[in-house]
Amino acid sequence: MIELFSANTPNGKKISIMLEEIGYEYKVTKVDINNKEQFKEDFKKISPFSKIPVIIDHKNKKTIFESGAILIYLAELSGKFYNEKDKTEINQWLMAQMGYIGPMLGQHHQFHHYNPGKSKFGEDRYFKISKAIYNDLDLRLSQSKFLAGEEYSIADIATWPWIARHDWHDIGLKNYKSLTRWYNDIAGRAAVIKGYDFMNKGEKIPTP
Ligand SMILES: N[C@@H](CCC(=O)N[C@@H](CS)C(=O)NCC(=O)O)C(=O)O
Repeated sequence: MIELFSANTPNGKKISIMLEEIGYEYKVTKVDINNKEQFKEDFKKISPFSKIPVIIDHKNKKTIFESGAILIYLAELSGKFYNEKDKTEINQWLMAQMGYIGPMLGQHHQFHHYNPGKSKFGEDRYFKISKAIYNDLDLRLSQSKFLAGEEYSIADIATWPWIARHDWHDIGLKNYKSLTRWYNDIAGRAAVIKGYDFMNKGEKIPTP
């Protein structure tokens, strides 16, 4: 059994979607990051930077933090969504999500969605970068069915929950034809619908 320590955020949803995709039994332990539960001493023991998500694989007695590392762990354990032949390609797109797409869209959320009017520089900077990310993903997906090639992979699972916040981005997802095609394809997967609502709030995936 996998225990998932998480909150209802894009990084949190990556892992519930993956667990649904591989059909593993899991239990969610909520970490209320708005009430600073991530800073509790017990949680810091399993998450050195006090961030969700974290998993404990109780069967194999392993604790893993960092969503990209968790996705790789679960992919290798299940033998799914991390094809040997595409590994280098998947790694590139997964690292791009972890090091660029997620952090930049995350800043866009901070300046544009949560704190508008506080910093024109921050708002403009991350709006511009987020638009560039939409453009770059759209270009890639006009050439390739999924991010790392013809098969759905952990790179898509890592990136999709961030684009699922498109209504916060105000960029107009529907104007990006290939990104929308990819987004809708993934949004229609039963595991994604279930993993998206892993907090069981009846949450629906936002349409473009
Ligand atoms: N690189 C980390 C980022 C994790 C992350 O930023 N988690 C956020 C929620 S999406 C968090 O725990 N925030 C609480 C805080 O920063 O205090 C990963 O991908 O796992």
